Amino acid sequence: MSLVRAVRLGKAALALGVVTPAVVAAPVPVLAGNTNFLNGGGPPVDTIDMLFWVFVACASLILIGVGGAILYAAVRFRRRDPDEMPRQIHGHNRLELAWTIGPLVLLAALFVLNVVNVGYLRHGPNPASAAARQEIHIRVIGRQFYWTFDYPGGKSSLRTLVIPVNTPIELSTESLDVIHGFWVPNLGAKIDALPGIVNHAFLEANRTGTFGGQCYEFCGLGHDQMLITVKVVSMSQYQSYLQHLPASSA
Ligand SMILES: [Cu+2]
Repeated sequence: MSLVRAVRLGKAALALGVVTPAVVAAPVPVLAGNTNFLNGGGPPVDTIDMLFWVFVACASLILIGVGGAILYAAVRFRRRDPDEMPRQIHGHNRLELAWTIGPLVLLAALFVLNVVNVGYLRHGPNPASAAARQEIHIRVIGRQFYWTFDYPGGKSSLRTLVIPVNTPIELSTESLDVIHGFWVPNLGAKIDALPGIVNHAFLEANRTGTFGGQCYEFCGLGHDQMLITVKVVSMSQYQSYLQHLPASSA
């Protein structure tokens, strides 16, 4: 190691020693609620979980099938004698058709399952259904480094989103500066908040409680503080919460 490099490393270590206690002492924002998407808090995340498990099951079957076939072939057809010449096989039509058509059918089925459910995750319940008629529209605005939520009636909240239970929430997301990402893993919504473009997502909770989320797009030095708290309450609690909120300023 050259002397110059050793001095530089020493300086860096010294700097870390000075900076680290200050960083550790700074208040660290903490997620307010559960963020495990496998512990579903509503119909959208149940749909995501269903897709997740179907894909995991298919991938596991393929892993076991292909891995098992490789292991079987390696053991069953291993070289037993240095002079041995294995049986030479030139093609097998039925086998080749099976391993071409089988994956095609499986991929087509997974594709259709995905497309059908992504439509629901993006747009919520069928517009003709009773559930869609009680839908509430909430505008989500991201900016460095916090979220605001505009409710119907011109009311607005900061960092914490309050929604009624068992009610579809149509979200429109936008940003006032750089790209942010709105995500509450336990309730299913994950959507970009882009400057100049309005995006849409759908969120619904089937139990009351507090759910955590965060900005998932690195947006600057305060990115880690762009946390989201979603409080799911009864419809009457939601309405009384709205009454006490200040008017929107965005
Ligand atoms: Cu961010």
